Amino acid sequence: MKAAPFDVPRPPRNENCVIVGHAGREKEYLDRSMDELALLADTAGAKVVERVVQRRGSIHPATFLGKGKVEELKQILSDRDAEVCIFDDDLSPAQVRNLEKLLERKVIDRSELILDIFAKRARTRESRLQVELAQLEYTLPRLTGMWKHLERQAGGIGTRGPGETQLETDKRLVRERIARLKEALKSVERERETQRDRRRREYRAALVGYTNAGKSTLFNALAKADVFVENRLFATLDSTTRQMVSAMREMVLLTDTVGFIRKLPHHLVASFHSTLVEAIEADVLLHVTDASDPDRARHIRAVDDVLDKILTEPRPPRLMVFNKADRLDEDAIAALRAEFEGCIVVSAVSGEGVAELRQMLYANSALNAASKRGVTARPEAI
Ligand SMILES: Nc1nc2c(ncn2[C@@H]2O[C@H](COP(=O)(O)OP(=O)(O)OP(=O)(O)O)[C@@H](O)[C@H]2O)c(=O)[nH]1
Ligand SMILES: [Mg+2]
Repeated sequence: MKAAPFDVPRPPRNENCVIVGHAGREKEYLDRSMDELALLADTAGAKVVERVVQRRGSIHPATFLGKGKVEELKQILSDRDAEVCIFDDDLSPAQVRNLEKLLERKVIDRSELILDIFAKRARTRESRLQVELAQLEYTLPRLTGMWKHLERQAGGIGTRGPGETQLETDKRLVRERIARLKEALKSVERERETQRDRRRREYRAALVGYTNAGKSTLFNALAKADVFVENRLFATLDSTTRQMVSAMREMVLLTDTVGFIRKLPHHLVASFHSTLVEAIEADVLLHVTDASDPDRARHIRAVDDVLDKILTEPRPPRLMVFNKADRLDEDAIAALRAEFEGCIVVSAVSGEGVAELRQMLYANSALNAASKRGVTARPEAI
């Protein structure tokens, strides 16, 4: 496929950045949200040199921060020699424009940062198409702010239709590219349909959960596989499936999936929709949570929110799996079991609880096979 006519704006690599937050909406979580943003910035390759937060006041419609804070931020950017500032909340296209003008620096929001990480991590043709689609959908309403950038790129003979302004041409090119990407994605989906039918007959378990919860580590431990694991966000983008077979010949198809995060850009959820739906179209969802994270309750909610958006009825049963138990003491584990009745507590690293989880999956697979045999034995089902 030909390259896009535009470079989607990217956060600069290895450049100093200042991260910016506003306590406007979620005061009590601001610091941890900023920690997460710092990790995202680091994953994207930027160097966080300072944090700026506005703890009081409401969100300014034109500039997000109040006037005083904008001035303070400008001073910090210049003192710390920072090229870019990254906002923890999503900004409107107008806010980005206004801030860039006032600060004379590049302004990026959380969604754009996440999109950039996805773009960097995408390996397969399908995930590349999906990320590019999400980036262009995100970029389209912001094209006015990219005027200079586009002027440079799209001035060739014949690119402009009669009476079109430069901006209209740019928008048209982006829309055309979006349409082509959607078509390409449809054909990839069709290619996979046969494989999907075959898999429908097996017992399928899917690992879902917040990014960095340890899904891939647990996947490797359960399926004795060798999937990429990293202490960074969004190590996994493409789902991977492995067959697990027990000594008794029970079989489980285990799938590892992309991690979720708070405020996941909705364009990303939309363009990853079909892969996600396929990955989690399982007989059981293993919702993996980092039990040692102080924010685990919010992580669980964020994952549930995304699942709510993409799951259709009937939903597969969901099993809560708390990972990184090696970081908890006995009391904390007991409290966890009391809070989440029927949950599984494991450590993918130490191996604690992994054999039990595997056995449980095999037992469910055997039950599933028996009930499927029961169904197909009925005369009307033949
Ligand atoms: N202490 C401890 N660390 C763990 C455990 N499981 C995973 N980790 C670590 O957590 C980090 C993230 O692990 P991954 O398996 O990549 O997490 P993931 O959920 O697949 O992350 P994404 O693919 O980014 O969504 C790695 O540094 C792992 O070594 C565990 O049981 N205990
Ligand atoms: Mg992973």
